[in-house]
Amino acid sequence: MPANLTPEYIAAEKNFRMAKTTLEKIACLEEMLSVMPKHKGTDHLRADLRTKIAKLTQSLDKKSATQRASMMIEKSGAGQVAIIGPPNTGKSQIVDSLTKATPTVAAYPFTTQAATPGMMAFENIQIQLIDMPPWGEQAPEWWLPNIVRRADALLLVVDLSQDPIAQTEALVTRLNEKRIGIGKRVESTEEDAPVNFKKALIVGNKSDLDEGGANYRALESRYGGQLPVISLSAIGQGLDELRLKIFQMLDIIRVYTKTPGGKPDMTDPITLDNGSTLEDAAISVHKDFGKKMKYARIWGSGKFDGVMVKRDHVLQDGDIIELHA
Ligand SMILES: Nc1nc2c(ncn2[C@@H]2O[C@H](COP(=O)(O)OP(=O)(O)OP(=O)(O)O)[C@@H](O)[C@H]2O)c(=O)[nH]1
Ligand SMILES: [Mg+2]
Repeated sequence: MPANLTPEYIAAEKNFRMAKTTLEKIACLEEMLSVMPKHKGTDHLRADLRTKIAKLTQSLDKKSATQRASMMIEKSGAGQVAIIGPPNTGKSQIVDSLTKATPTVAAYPFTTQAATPGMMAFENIQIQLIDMPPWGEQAPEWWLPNIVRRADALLLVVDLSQDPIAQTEALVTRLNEKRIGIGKRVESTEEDAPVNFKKALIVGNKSDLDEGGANYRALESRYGGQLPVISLSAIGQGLDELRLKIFQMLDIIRVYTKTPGGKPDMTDPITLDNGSTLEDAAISVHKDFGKKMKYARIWGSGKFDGVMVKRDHVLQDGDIIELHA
């Protein structure tokens, strides 16, 4: 057993020992994996946990297997964004308005019971949104924090016709209880401090019911220094701004490839984390290419079009590259 396991890991392991159902056991094992420090000394243990998860997953009956499927939504597109918030704030309406998915939208709370993905188009890329069951005062579906941990970013959706600050505070507290922090990573020696930090955007929804915008202004002044905040009416006002803000939150760049003498396909970019290098782009084209590539030519952020750059060159959104092995 590696010596330097964290208190978070030890807590998750304790939950695992107390878990009753197979699904709960799987969730605890996944939590152990997600909070385990990543280094050589834990490789063996990680593999061990993965084997256990696979074995337990195979042993599930049909109903539990369906629930298990709901807790693992395969990533698709340029980023995965989980939409969370208290009941009835309009999470499903956002997915309905931004994607082709058609989740049930209803005037009563606790409408959504499963996680439902949909793809949102932004310019020439697709971003995956996941409509989630509510997470407010009550304990969430037990698998919900797992999806949140795995997502690339979060939308925190609150209702501007109610007290949006109280809703946001409650939600952030719930997240922190699961060791999920939002915004910039904060280092802490507290035993139960967050270990997973997520990019997040606060969405004040139902702006049409926020008379004079007073609730939105209060929300913005309370959280605006920490996180991006936007005002939305998911039934028709501010949707384009929301698309843009989701793209910006993901902090990704789009890079296009071309062959010598050819033209780039501007409709089909590679997406990479902001700050990625030419080598990262080559690896994403093909794993072996990272090593094989000798140099590349670049159009866009280079001073001269077609200039030669090395593998550690940092790429910008919109760059066109021609890779040479
Ligand atoms: N006026 C107004 N109503 C909205 C807006 N967005 C959603 N609603 C309404 O709010 C109610 C709840 O919407 P849902 O999308 O089902 O909310 P939810 O957050 O998914 O609810 P749960 O799944 O129960 O957590 C529905 O009656 C919607 O029509 C909005 O921007 N303005
Ligand atoms: Mg819903």
